[in-house]
Amino acid sequence: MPDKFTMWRATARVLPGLVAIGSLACGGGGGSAGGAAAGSGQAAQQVYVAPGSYDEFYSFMSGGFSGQVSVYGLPSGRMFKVIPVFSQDPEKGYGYSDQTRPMLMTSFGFIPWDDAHHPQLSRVNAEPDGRWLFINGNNTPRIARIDLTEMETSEIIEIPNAAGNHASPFATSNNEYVVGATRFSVPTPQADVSIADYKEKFSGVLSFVKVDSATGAMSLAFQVHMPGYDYDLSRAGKGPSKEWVFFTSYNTEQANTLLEVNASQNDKDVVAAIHWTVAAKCVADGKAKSWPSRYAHNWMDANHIAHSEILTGVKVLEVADCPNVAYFLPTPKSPHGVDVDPTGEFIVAGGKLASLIPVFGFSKIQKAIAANDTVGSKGGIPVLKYESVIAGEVQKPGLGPLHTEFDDHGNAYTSMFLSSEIVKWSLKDFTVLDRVPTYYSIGHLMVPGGDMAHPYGKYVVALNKITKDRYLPTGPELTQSAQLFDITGDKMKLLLDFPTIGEPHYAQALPASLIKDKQLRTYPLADNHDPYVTPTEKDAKVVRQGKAVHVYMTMIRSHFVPDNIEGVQVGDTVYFHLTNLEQDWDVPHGFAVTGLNNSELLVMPGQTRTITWTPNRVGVWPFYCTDFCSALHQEMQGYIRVSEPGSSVKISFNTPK
Ligand code: RUQ
Ligand code: CUA
Repeated sequence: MPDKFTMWRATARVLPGLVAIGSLACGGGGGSAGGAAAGSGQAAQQVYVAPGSYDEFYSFMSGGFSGQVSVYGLPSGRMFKVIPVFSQDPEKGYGYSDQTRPMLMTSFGFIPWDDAHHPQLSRVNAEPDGRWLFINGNNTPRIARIDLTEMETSEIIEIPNAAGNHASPFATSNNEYVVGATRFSVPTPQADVSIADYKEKFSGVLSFVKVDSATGAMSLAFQVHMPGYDYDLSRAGKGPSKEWVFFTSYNTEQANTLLEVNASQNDKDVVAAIHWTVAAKCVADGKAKSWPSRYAHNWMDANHIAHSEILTGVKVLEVADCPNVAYFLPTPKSPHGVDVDPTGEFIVAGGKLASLIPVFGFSKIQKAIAANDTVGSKGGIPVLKYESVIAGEVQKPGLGPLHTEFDDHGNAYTSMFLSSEIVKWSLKDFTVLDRVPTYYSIGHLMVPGGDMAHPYGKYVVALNKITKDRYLPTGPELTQSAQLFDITGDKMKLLLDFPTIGEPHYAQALPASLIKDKQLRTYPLADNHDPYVTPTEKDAKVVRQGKAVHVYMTMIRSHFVPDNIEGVQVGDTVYFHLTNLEQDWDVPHGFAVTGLNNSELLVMPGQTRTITWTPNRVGVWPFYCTDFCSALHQEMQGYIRVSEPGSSVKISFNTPK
């Protein structure tokens, strides 16, 4: 019997999709090579959103290694905003201004970047409620929450004891929990041990982060301690399976070198099925142990000022101490995605090296558990018999099934990485109904509401890893891209390619009508209690405190108060506290001063933001508004004079008479 690796190599040799990618890569011909939308005129009409009218869906796309989230409209594919989450953003001053820097604190210190993979909409009864969007930080394990009325990051919680928070932050039906998992098993808790002791000393945790149903505030409820595999992706159940969360796991071989070969030996790896209500009960009954873990918790307060605290201690549940909490479902060939259909009955796994798609039946899983229908156990966790829990297999779907989303007509759509296509199949009889090529190497895919109880359907978006030959070339790095397909008919139809920022790992979409009218327009100035607010121009001032100079400055079309400032010296730290006095929608003002060795600032109406500057040269330096705000935007400027250390020039500033 060939092992997974030889199979993969054999596959790669014969695989038309891969060969095509290779040859297209060196092709270098002009124009689009194949995969053009059939009936381009009609496709264009379907994605055309006339100037001044709105898209039907908001789509939140992960920025991948940009660490951010970007907001797109569908079907147009137009980008509206980049929401900074895990990475500093000098365009907005996020992670640079004093009020936002604490958002990026971790137990490792200030971290200016992460890798964000999976946007996840908050939900009620497995329907989007339009309140929050969660996303994972993969590298330094974290989960962020974005408020969908302002589209800003409100909270970030670090996940201790995990390494690589990839299977995250998938939400249960009412956001009881958003989950995370260890992608890389590690010494848990961390310790200085030999890597050769992997099998004895390395393990993983699955994390359950509680979400307050009123405020969205996140807290780390507990972790479940698991054998040292790689936990890759997860999804919570819904309907009958709503008390369960499913995690895929590859590397049941527990290899710790050359995983490409060594973690591809077993014919089957596993999906871990965790009964989270049972876990929560065991924790409530005092069966969990307290580990002295340290992790950061960061949040924006009502004044839009970020705070960071280090929390200690987490409850960790050993599977042996909580009967019936965990089961393994044998799953072919290095599973990646795991997805739950709208009814909650079917659990679909994607085996990266598998030649079929296994579909587990939740009712069958329950029967197998009741009948103790197992084939032994792994790490103390019962392994249920494959034949007893499998509801069906999708035969010959293509190569390299990864992820599955669902429509509103009982169909499933699976992304095939190796054969670079989307395969549509029926949840009734698990037969393939249609397939369509993607350009190229699709990772996730997304149907609006495609992981909810009632998908909106209409489109499937392919989130591709490679775009060779699809766009004008831009040197060695080419754009990442999404492709929009119409799924209203029997056959999927390609409508549109559109570039994305960073890597569009995953996306989620909801009808624009759910949140469009709830968008915040300004921050009320009267509610601004920032300690450095300048509520009116009369309050503007410059105050020296030792080597610190605090500039309390206002911005309104089209001037700063004060504008001219003198008395600053080389060696001072200057704190510009800027308050935007506007109370009008869409009138941010910006701020920059020559040599500002930090970032610009973009201040929203009614908000206060602080940027620090350490001038290192004598001179008179201009500052100006960076956001074109009015006809007299260019007039929105001023000067700050910087003198030698110890100079006799006293602090003075100019305000309107
Ligand atoms: S995954 S590599 Cu979501 Cu398919 Cu991150
Ligand atoms: Cu204010 Cu430009």
